[in-house]
Amino acid sequence: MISQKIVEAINGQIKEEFYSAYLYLALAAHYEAAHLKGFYQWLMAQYEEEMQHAIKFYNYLLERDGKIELLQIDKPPTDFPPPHEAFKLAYAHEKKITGLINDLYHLAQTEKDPAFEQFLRWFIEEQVEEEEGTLAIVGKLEKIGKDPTGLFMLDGQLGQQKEAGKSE
Ligand code: OFO
Repeated sequence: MISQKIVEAINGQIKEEFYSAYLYLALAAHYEAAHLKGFYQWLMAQYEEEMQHAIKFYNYLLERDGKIELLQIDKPPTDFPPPHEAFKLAYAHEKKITGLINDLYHLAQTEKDPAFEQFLRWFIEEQVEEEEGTLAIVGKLEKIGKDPTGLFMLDGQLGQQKEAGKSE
């Protein structure tokens, strides 16, 4: 038995995960337009991960016999700062998502739903990786600044990371 509050919260989180996918897709286009193919690959892989996160919540709600209600996905930005700055949006977004996952965990506790708590543990760990991965890139970009050589070197590294199946 799943509470109505949790059903609504999961439907809200499905929307947030799809928005995350949208944001990464928009960022991928921004970096591709700047001829940074490694960033593009990294961001497209992240887009696919976010779609999987949405479907994980979706399938979980179905398993718990909750009603799926797909909500309208917000529009991501269309104008981004230059490449050495735009990645900050990804890190800020991941921090926001961590807060939402923590809120869900708190809700699972107040609604006395240990199964949902257990389900959320995977996302809690995943958010640590999501923040770490995006912050590492923001940190490198801050050091590189507007230096095009550094930017293209990092671009090459990010492309290789995604080819090797790493998340950072
Ligand atoms: Fe779904 O973890 Fe990023 O946003």
